[in-house]
Amino acid sequence: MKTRALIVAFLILSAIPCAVSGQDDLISNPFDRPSKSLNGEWRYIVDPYENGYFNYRYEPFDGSPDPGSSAYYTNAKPKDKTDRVEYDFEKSDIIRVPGDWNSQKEKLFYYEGTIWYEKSFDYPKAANGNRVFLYFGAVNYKAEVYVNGKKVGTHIGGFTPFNFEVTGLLKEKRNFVVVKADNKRLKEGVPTLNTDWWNYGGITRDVNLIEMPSVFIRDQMVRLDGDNDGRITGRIVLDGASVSGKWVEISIPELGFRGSAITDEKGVAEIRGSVKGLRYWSPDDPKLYEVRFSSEGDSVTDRIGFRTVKVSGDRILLNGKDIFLKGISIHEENPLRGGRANSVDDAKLLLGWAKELGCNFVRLAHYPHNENMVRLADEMGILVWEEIPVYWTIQWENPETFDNASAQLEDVITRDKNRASVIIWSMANETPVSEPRNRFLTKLAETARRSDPTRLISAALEMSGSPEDATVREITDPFAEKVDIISFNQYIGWYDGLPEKLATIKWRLPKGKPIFISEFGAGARFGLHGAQDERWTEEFQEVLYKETLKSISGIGNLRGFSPWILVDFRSPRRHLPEIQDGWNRKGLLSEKGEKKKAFFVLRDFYRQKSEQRRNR
Ligand code: GCB
Repeated sequence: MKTRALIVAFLILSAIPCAVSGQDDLISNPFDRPSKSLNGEWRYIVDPYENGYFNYRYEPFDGSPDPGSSAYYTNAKPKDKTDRVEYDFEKSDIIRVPGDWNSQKEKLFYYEGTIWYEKSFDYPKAANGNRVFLYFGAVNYKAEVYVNGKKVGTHIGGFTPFNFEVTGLLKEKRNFVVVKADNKRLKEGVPTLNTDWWNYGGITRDVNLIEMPSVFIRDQMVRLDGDNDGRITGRIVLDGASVSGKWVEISIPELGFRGSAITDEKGVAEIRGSVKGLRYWSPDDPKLYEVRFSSEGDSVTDRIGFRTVKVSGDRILLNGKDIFLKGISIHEENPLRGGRANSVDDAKLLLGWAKELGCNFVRLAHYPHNENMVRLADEMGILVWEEIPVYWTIQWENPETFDNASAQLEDVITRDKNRASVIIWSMANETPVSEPRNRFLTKLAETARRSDPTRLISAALEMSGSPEDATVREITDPFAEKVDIISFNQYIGWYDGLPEKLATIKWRLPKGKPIFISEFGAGARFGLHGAQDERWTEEFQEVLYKETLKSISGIGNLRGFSPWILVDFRSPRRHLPEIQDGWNRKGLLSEKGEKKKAFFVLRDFYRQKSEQRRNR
């Protein structure tokens, strides 16, 4: 369906329209679908002046009925020797997809702008009546997509998936897809101009052609119904020309569960039922069930865990039991290989380190990570905080910026709503309090609650000092009232004094809600040793961890933390030669995977926490 159906309020978990053109509703489980991968070698052209997109009057070629061969998406070849075509994908250099361009080509390390990607492929005729979708895991930041010389759509936002229907556009031989990927930072963008991470550009995640029957299951969900033991609720959303009055079913063979319903006029059906003998998903027992969603002509399976999560007073309850979140923050980067992480192996590396550290929780900062991360977290029993890149200084009063942020939030919820591991949606990171910002975040939180009332809402806030007492730290941000978990970042001992200052701090934090410290940390270069007060040494970082753990243990309603950060990561803001050299050094591991002293401090703390829990 090209139309992006308006979703009524009760369709809480289905895909919601986002602020892009031509994009079809998101297919929420592309993993279990017949697909042809377009990963691999693509051709590329670096086009800083967007010469292949605009004519010399700066009008886009793709707005013209007759763009001519100068438009790169036409992938033109000279017709004869007199013909002038000033580019040639076939003779251009090769780049790997998925993958950012910065880490693949030295000349593109700092590049920000447009790169054209082209891939040619054959496609055996789609089975009769079947529909074909071109699915991208992510393109940073803006993607214009063309198939066989025809524009199929635009997508904005570097970390969320999107798909376009290309049924009828494909031939059996010599198809070509052209993508204009542009990672220019924009003031009105989400994120905006200023961040503390590398602006990796390109087609950073998998690309697939997915073939679906003419009426197919576009979205599906199943979860426990509130707190009630054994009651489950699910939903199936069909997509196609005729979707109403259709039989659909959810079955969980291992539990002997089967529930069916008939779709309404929008192609949506809610299915409820009860199950016996359910094993709840938890970090101690990450049990997943195979769930099959079926309709008359389609079926899709997924591995899904069942658990409840809620806040009760100042406690976080997982399956009704108190949980302390032993966390760590992670950027989506594989420093060993270089560049953006995207594969299952990358996820194994990062989450493997988190497990070694003793974590039961990860904060996936500062944007939605690739789907392999949350799927593996489900398998490994690691709880997850997911976040959108509403970071520092967004244009709070720009409605398009809001639509962009809210579309990114909706899309990650659509993608990950069946992941038991995901328990927190975070709205923002370290955003400065103001009326417009409060309104923006409040509206975002409402969007998240409407789309997914089953998970907890938070945001990494900032704390403030008290005017009366310099040793007091408190939260005065009014957005704290809107969240389920009050989270804040704090850098006492690094940006604010030296580690010894921590011993003097008095925490005056809100009561009645769980407190979570979403960041603390210090920079240290692996292998650099010295006195505890010498910046950049492992000893400085080690003592900061020790002092912080002591200080925050006094916060009665502290329910977890995720220090900054698992691994050193690339940042264009970090210039100090011989120490940083372009890396943020707050990792507990170096970019080569070497463990710094603070790694063991945190690991021991988490071990003790687990011991205390066992002995209770
Ligand atoms: C922060 C930010 C994080 C930075 C970190 C730092 O508060 O949330 O993105 O990388 O501090 O290292 O300064």
